[in-house]
Amino acid sequence: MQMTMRWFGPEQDKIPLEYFRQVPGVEGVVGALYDVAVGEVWPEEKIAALVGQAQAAGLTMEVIESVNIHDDIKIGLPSRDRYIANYQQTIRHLAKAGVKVICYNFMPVFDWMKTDMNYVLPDGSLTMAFEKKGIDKSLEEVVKEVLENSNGFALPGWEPERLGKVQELFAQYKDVDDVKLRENLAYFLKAVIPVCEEVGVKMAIHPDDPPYSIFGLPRVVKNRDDLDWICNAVDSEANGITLCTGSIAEDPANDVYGILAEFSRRKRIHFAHVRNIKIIQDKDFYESAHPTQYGSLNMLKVIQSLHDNGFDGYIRPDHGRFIWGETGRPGYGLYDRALGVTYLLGLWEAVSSK
Ligand SMILES: [Mn+2]
Repeated sequence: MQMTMRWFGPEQDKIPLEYFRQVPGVEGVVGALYDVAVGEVWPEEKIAALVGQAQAAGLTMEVIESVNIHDDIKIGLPSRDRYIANYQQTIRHLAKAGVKVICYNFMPVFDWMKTDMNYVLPDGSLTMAFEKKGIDKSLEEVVKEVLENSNGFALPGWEPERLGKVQELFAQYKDVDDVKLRENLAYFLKAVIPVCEEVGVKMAIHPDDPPYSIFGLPRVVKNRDDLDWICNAVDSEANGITLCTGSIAEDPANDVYGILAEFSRRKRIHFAHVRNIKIIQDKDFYESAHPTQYGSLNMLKVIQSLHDNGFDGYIRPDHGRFIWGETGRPGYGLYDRALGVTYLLGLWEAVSSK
């Protein structure tokens, strides 16, 4: 197991690398290039510079989050082959720089959805929340609210230029249902997994956030059966999962601990996002502090399910609240995530020294 934290790079993250290094137990940062258009090849020299910066600070960068997938691949347009060839090339370049795992998602249009980026908790801390009433409005309104509440930070997967044309994007997906989206995912995996095997990189798909359809969009990474289908679509260890406990738990019907246990045993969880969420009612929730008592997940059971089933991948706390007056990119302040690291490592130590 290797503990990591997400870092948005020197231009976009105001937290210096040495601060991550000073969090006890953190060995690496998870990064990405944000100045390459989705679908284009990530240049070798840019990757080397990014990874080199982390290494110079005494940290690894063996996980990339994310290399996003061009909409044409998800829609299944003829132009997808060019974008897939680019993706294969990016995988080769990342492998050369020592990257081991690539996190990605296969969600149409939006990478994730929250309806409140500054939800105030009783202790005065700020977090992100999702309430169904928040999406009972026009698409444009929903997009505008997310973009306006990002505290001035660019949000990966929420590129204003792309989402400025949200209606056009939706129109492009009008013939893509779950069956079609699944076919397009399989087509993509069949093309990239052999390259991953050749160069020693593992793909790790992130569950849909939330893990059910919103705005009528198709969804194919929602639950245990979807993950099983994906693992079988190309039966290779290189075809794996980023198991995000928060996203999976956003559908209360999902057995989070069972999923963690099964796919750890099957050696398909290469990267774990570990956060707690608090269900408010039905599927409305907010992202709580990490400890069990603040959310709806039993975090000891989460860590135990990973540990006891042989999980040996990368792990990171997921989003954190804003506490102690900190401001910044929603979900990615330093303080609360650092508390999350310490807590998760404490649980790991306890379950591994039994
Ligand atoms: Mn996640």
